Amino acid sequence: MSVRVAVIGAGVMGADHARILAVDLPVAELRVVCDADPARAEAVAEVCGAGEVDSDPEAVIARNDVDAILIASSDPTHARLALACIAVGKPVLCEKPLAPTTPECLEVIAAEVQAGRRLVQVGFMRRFDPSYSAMKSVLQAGEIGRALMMHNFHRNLEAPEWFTASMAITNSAPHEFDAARFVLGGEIVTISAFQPRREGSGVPPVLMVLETDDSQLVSIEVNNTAGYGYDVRGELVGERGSVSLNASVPVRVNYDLMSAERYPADWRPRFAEAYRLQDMAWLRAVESGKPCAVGASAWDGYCATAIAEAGATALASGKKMVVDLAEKPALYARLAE
Ligand code: ISE
Repeated sequence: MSVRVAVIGAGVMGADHARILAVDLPVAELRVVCDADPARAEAVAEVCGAGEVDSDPEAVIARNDVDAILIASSDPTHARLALACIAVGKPVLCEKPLAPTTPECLEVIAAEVQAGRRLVQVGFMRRFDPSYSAMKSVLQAGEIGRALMMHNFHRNLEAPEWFTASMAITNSAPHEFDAARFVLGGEIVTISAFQPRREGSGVPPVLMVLETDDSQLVSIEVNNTAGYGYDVRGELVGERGSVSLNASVPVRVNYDLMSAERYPADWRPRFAEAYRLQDMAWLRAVESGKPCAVGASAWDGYCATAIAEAGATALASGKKMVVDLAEKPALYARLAE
């Protein structure tokens, strides 16, 4: 059986998901590529061999010949489109964030609760990255004892002029928030945020310290203007040892009395396998009719947005902020992985 998918949004991530579905995952049939800009939709559809293009996302969601929807349109459209999918009972993989604000996330959660089933998976692909999965397995196997601290570094080559420090927290850091919740298995209860003075142009890095409900500390550096490449690092420190992410690169280059590894310019090469495994797990979940246990739920999407909101306030006010979460509906009880 194949899963007939429509991809909504033909920008950087929409194009990447369309390619993964069409080229890497034979179980998927890429039926429609939808974008407000028809030329962009055409270009992606042509490269990926999609059946049709459209520019009306709601009409695409309602189509009888589409089984599942992948949302990769602009962030402010995510909640509205996820709600449209829930209304017609269609499974959806929604790129992060689930929504830029917590009230919108809670609306999606309320709709799923009302429908009585989980239809939304949020695209926090690091949950499928082999190095994060291995880090979590080491912790669960008890090899390093109880986790005390998790250190995270998230560096981008460069950021556009309009990128702000608040966006470092609301756009980039949610990956780290979700990775910490996924690996540690607990909830974040407070967040503080700091910035050094940067003399050059571009947004200065943001350093965050988070506390979990099990009194563990999480440090996160988001440096969107690191200037040398896309670089994600992480180390989990336990009571008896530590485990670091060690994502391998295919080659070392030796020249000029030096030996070097290259960094990618953005996140797609670093997390290519994570995206592939995520999309594959989602298709399997669609086929089986059961939500994917590893993937992020709408609740996880809400938590990441809630932490980001508290983090942006912490940075602006210079105060440690409490992450005040709504009550978790029973629908989101942890599934066996
Ligand atoms: C971007 O929005 C992403 O989603 C990437 O995965 C992340 O690594 C990057 O820093 C963000 O700005």
